[in-house]
Amino acid sequence: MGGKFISFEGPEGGGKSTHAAALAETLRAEGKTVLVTREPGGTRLAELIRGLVREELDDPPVTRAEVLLFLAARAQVVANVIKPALARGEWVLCDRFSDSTFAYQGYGRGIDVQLLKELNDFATEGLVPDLTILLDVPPEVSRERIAERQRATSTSADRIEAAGEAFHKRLREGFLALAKAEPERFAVIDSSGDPAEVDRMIREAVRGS
Ligand code: Z5A
Repeated sequence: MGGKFISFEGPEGGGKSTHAAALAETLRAEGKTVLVTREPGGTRLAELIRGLVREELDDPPVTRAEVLLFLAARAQVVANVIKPALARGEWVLCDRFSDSTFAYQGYGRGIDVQLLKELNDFATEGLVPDLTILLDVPPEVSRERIAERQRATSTSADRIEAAGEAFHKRLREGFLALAKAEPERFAVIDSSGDPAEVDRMIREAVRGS
């Protein structure tokens, strides 16, 4: 039987990387071949774009350019990494995917979400995850986890992390609205609690998908 394509979504610090890695370990222990990738990223070109969108530039990308950069990175990872892995029958876990564009550039930055969906379809050739795990955390938990990581790594907020409180509130509401519109694809999981319990809920959602 072929593998599934699962995306992890949600506000910063929701635990996408942590819990995607834990799910990959569980699936591998069951004998499955699992590819873990991330967005933007996952190929040389897409990783270069990742650096560009996060950098503090004198001329930061205008919102339309930001959209096109994220979509260019997505087109590359879909064509060269995700689709080939699915064609080989592997499981693919992706840390962020299309819903991040709808939430950040749509709900967050105010670009029409329907237009974004059309542009995104072009980039992905219509590829949609079989299951999307939305790791939901309130903005205060997200802020605290990011601040903790910045303290631990002596780094400061990047351009997107530094966007204001109202942006982050719209973003979270956007993710929840996307999930409400497609309940059969999304599993919404409260990620503010015990990590082991979050992992358990994710495994349950995968089993039920
Ligand atoms: N972006 C966009 O605007 N449009 C798009 O189309 C796409 C992306 C694809 C990507 O950066 C940025 O690009 C992002 C969205 C934008 N904006 N920002 N900023 P990223 O993917 O590198 O950044 P991120 O998504 O914000 O990742 P993150 O901050 O690394 O968060 P995470 O992966 O969800 O969390 P984590 O690294 O697994 O965990 C964070 C900390 O919380 C860590 O210390 C964990 O140990 C801890 N943690 C995790 N889970 C728990 C639980 N359950 N309890 C307690 N502590 C936990």
